[in-house]
Amino acid sequence: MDRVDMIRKLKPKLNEKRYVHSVGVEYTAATLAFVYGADIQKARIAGLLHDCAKCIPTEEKLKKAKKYGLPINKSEKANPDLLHGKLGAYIAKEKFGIKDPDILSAITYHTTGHPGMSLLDKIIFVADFIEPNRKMIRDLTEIRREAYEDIDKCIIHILENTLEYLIYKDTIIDELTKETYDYYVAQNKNKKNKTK
Ligand code: DGI
Ligand code: FE
Ligand code: FE
Repeated sequence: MDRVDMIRKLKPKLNEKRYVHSVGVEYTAATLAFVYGADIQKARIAGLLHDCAKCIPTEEKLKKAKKYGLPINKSEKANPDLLHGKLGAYIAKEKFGIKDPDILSAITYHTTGHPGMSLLDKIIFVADFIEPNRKMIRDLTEIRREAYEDIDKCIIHILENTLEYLIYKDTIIDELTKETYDYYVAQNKNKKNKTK
């Protein structure tokens, strides 16, 4: 499927704001792929499609995930919006014909991240947070700069912000979000010790 067909199929699944965000993530992911030498086309497709399941009503998300036989953990059951990555990867595969496992992984994990992310996973995780249509939040200017200087440091910064926000909202935090944070903090410490 070429980009024109993809957009034709994607647009009716999203509201205006989500569509504009998706195109923003597409080109932001491309710029990160330039800097880090990732596959530019894969980054664009993953960026464009990452939220293709976001606008499915919350309870429908749970129903569909069950119907498609996707694994559902406790926090996803309590907060089915967390399923939009997994569900998005399923839709990308079945409805958009995306077979590339790297793209499907980046879509699957774009909300929580996961320990040991691939370069493409990292690019989509970061592009989702920094794309130009995101409303200004604390540290965003610095996070945008870090994205192009040290992507792992940027990931830690994003997860710090997200976790703080989730704690403040007193909502369920997915295990994977915490695990990802712990993993990259530990990795960063190791890196620092080695250069000492
Ligand atoms: O879909 P987007 O809005 O573009 O971005 P996203 O997929 O990163 O989702 C963002 C929301 O997900 C944001 O409000 C923070 C929330 N989130 C991230 N990790 C967790 C989480 N929400 C809960 N409840 N638990 C998490 O672990
Ligand atoms: Fe999302
Ligand atoms: Fe998004």
